Amino acid sequence: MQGIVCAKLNKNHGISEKWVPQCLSIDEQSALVDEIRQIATQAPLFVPKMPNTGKPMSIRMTNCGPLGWVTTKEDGYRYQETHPETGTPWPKIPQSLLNLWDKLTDYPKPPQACLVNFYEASAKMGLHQDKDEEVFDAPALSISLGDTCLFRIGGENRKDPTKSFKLQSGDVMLLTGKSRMAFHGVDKIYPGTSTLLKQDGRINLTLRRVTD
Ligand SMILES: O=C(O)CCC(=O)C(=O)O
Repeated sequence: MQGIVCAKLNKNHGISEKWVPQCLSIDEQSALVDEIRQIATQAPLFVPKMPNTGKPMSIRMTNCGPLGWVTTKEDGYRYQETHPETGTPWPKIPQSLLNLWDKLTDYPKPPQACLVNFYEASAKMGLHQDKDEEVFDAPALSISLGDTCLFRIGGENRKDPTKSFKLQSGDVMLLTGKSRMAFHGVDKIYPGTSTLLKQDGRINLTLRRVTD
């Protein structure tokens, strides 16, 4: 699993995001799911809550890396070094993901955060910008595992036109350049479209640089 051998085959949709379909082989995806299971044993999945209202999001999440993205009713969106419920530091980012970052990005420093999102069949994620980081010159690299989803991306303004496409297990998406600040979200999961996970659903991993 040290050597994800993803070719740099990019499909661009005009907003400068880079989509690398089937970047990870089935074996690489399975090995990664095993590593994510271990991470979730150490840092259990939790239900993120919207700032102020405390409304639960439909996904569950955890993190690995020196920093993890969390959100709570009281303190809102932020990065922190520890799990919000157990108070322990996040597990390390798997070496295979650090290698993938090196392979697909030209960024000279490693990612500091790997957000692990688990979508059940009915879960979705509204259009949003990733803007809780201190630096935006590094790409955000995300990996899809499990069921196919309908991914939507627009521009830097919420009302910009959007495009939708289906991300499958093993696909990688890079939000880089202008698309780093593009609004994006997940409108739908297509249950039963992958046998990678033991149950219906989708895992998304997002690697980000947070500080300079
Ligand atoms: O699940 C995805 O593909 C996107 C996840 C995402 O946008 C996020 O976690 O900020």
